[in-house]
Amino acid sequence: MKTTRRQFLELAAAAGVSTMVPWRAYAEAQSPALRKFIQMLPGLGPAGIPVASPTSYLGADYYQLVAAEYTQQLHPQLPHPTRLWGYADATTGRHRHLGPVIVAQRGTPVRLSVANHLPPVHPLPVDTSLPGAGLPPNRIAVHLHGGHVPWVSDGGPFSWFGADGTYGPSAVSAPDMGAPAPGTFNYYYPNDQSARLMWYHDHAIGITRLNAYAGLASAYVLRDLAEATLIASGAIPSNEVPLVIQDKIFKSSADQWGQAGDLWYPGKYDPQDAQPGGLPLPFPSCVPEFFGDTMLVNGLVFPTAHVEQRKYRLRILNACNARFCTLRLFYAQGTEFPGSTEPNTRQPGPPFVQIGTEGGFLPDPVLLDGRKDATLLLAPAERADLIVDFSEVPAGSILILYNDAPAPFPMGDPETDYYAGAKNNPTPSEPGFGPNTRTLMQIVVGQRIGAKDPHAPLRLPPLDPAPLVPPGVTALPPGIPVRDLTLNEDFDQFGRLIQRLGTTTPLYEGTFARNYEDAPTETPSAGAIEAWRIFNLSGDTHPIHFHLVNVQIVSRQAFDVRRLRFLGLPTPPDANELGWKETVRMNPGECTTVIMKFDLPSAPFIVPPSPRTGGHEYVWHCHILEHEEHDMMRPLIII
Ligand SMILES: [Cu+2]
Repeated sequence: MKTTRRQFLELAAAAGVSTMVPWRAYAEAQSPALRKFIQMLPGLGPAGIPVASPTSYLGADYYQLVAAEYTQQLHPQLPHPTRLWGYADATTGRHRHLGPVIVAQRGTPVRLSVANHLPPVHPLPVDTSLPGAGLPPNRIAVHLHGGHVPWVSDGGPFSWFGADGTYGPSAVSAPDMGAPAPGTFNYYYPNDQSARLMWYHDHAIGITRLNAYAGLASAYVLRDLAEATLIASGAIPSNEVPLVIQDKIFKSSADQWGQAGDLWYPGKYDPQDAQPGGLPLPFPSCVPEFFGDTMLVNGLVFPTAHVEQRKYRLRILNACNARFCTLRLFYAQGTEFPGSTEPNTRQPGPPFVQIGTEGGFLPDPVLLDGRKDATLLLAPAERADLIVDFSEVPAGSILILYNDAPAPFPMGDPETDYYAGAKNNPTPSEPGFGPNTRTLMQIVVGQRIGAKDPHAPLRLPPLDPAPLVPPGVTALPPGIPVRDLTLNEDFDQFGRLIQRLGTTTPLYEGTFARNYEDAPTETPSAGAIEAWRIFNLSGDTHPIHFHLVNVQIVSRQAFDVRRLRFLGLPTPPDANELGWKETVRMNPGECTTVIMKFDLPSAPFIVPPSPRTGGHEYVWHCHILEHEEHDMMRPLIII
């Protein structure tokens, strides 16, 4: 596997656009062996992940949140409750991992006041060699991921605010909510989009990967009439279960950042992965990617869910820092505990019918039965809205939600792949116990209680808004302006791997890459339609996330990285990518073409220009958080 990746990169290196050393896993820490599936999957509500409750203010649903440190037992066998950073509804002050969820209605704006009560010491190793060195380590910025919001409320990297009353250079609190008290910030979300699952998470400069990993992330569900009609007719099940997937590592013993049971995050850059001749490696240092050894669903380690023999709607978010997931259901090897804790990969469970992505409903449902070309692949930040029919599953059956995506994607390293009997991992786990990155959760199917599901044909509403190109057509309409952009990988001054976005005009010798803080180059006019052809010159698939806009994927096309020339014909996106997207997988050696319209949202106040950049300041970036932060992000300035 590694050889293939190296070969690709040698090819890229020969082209003079990228060089790198083979990637190696950071297997310094191992979570304790935690027994799988002995705690219940948290649902939404008082017994699980809290749902925030609004008051009314200035014509909006008004939420007051605090960001603070707290502890929570994430698995009964962890020696201590885990120290987390997270949001809580200020009216209750109740912190639960991944709470509180916000449920919004289309057409009813949301206003958010967030108070930063985080302590000045970060629970994870902070690399001060990244942009943001010297800033308060408890700086935060709340980004509504997927939201069509005015730039002042986008919570971008430079819009951070500290607990001590300091603010980033682009921090402009919602102008009609009064001056924020020191350590607080106000956001305005119009909710002018169709129904979809979004999420809000931290985005502060230089520390996003650590803040999100420490727990500053939650779901934001937007509802609308079209969705309500589908549910009322029975076309979409009313049994709705959100599944937020994360991979983490728990400390087995204390270190300078915490005690056993706390979250572990690497602080050391492996010198074997550094290009010789660089400056001495800093400590703590960022790492190329973080891969955990233990899976969490809805904030708890290896949970169990109980379902009845009927249809369910599963709404999945990959909230991992860097890990991709290919998700399938398998029957467990037996129904007798503990033999039921490992999957029988020759006995597939019920298929998924995918009905939506980040941008709402797909044009048509897509059957994903787990076979080749019909698997659910989710990169970090991608979402899938699924219907799973358990009605034909024998009562008493146990199913395992299974992932075997290579990490990093697509070439993989066996040392990041944890499962019982793993042959190429030096630390294989025991059946029934973690570390394990393949078995996410267990689903126990019980008899249906009560009436049968209503029977209604599954017809999805037309794309909302209307598509810019007919879904599946790989040709751009004539006259659309095209930008050519690049995804690059080389080394920083310490010899560390660095991923960066760029244009096709070199700014630095030997690379097309540009730093986040270099002058903006993507500066579309408000209302403009553009196509972006994004050439991936690196060895990884990057989930590229666009703030402000949803995009349609027009095509993917292989190109010769030596000569930067297309090979073969463009291919349309996968069937489950035919709707609106805001996080798009861009594969190595491929040019991914997306099309979007840079409409600015309306606001009940005059939106001032960014004091830092002079326009409507957004970003586009890779959502592998370690890439985003070093330094795979560029300004997106609407003028
Ligand atoms: Cu990336």
